[in-house]
Amino acid sequence: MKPSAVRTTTTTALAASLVAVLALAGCAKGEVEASSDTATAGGRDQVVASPTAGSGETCTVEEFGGKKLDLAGATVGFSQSEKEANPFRIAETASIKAEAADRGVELLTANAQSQFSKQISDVQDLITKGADLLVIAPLNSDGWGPVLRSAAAKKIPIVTIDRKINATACKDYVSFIGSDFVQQGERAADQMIEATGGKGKVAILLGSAGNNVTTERTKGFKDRVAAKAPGLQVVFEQTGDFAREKGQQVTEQLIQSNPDITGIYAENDEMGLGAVGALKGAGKKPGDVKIVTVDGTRNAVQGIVDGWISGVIESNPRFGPLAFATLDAFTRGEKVSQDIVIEDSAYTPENAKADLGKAF
Ligand code: GZL
Repeated sequence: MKPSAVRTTTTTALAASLVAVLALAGCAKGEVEASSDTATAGGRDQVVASPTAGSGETCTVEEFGGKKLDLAGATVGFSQSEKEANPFRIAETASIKAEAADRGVELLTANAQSQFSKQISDVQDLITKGADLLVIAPLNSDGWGPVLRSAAAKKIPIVTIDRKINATACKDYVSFIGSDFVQQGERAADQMIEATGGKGKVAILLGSAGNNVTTERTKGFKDRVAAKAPGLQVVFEQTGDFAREKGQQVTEQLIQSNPDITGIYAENDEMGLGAVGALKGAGKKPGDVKIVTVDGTRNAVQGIVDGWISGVIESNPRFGPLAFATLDAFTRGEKVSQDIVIEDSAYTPENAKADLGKAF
């Protein structure tokens, strides 16, 4: 999903998004302040929507073919994709559960343990158990057709968070809420160029295959490096499956085959921390190889403080307030954006120590 510099968003959709943001900032629902910078009002603890980066397309319960309902009395099903070993997933699930509890919403949850076939059956089970609405953190972008048809048959609104699914907004699902992953790759490239002076050989620890996050973080990074630092060459790309252990194994191979590697771009913190383990095992010192990662986990930001990691681009997983604010606005009959792109921060050697408490 290419970010747009500015996209028009209809007033009511913008209001819905701003209501979502204000809900995060603790403002009363409906009291949408005039200020144009409201969109940045949300605290760092929560996802802050960026209404201007939305697609501009909106969806209403009538267009979707669903029915208005009071979210507080509804049952929401939440399908999590990966096992809760990665702090990103732990924080994401905790955020959904906390918001459901705050709103008095009955929440059914399922975790696919990183197996796509299980996620499909999990969602089917949530539908069978009577979920009125679904929040899905998809493992893969493709393969959702059959279960989306089951949900559509019962007119169950779906909000996807985190990764995108290849399906039709306002028909198969209502809204996507997530980061701009191309931009994350571009910002990681900027940090890598800064750390290496734009010269040398860089390796990419790719995320898992089959989802837009890996594709877009890779595209953003490579295009930016090619455009801004021709002296920096991508000489190695291999997946570490977003996992620390595999990230360490791949990096051990990398430093055998490329002992003069200058930098490593890890497409998530867990792989980046695996790379740190491999470098330590090889007798390297902090800063010998410049590492840039994406997520914003506590251990990775501590890695910046300790000198092992040069930069972390945040990918904020705390979708709970915004996901439920979007469902709430939708079920009350308001327009919601089909694409709600959140804003992510970044950690550098200059702010890591002071901002460590904001990591997850
Ligand atoms: C990003 C999310 C990615 C995280 C990884 O939104 O899909 O999946 O960056 C996780 O940590 O595995």
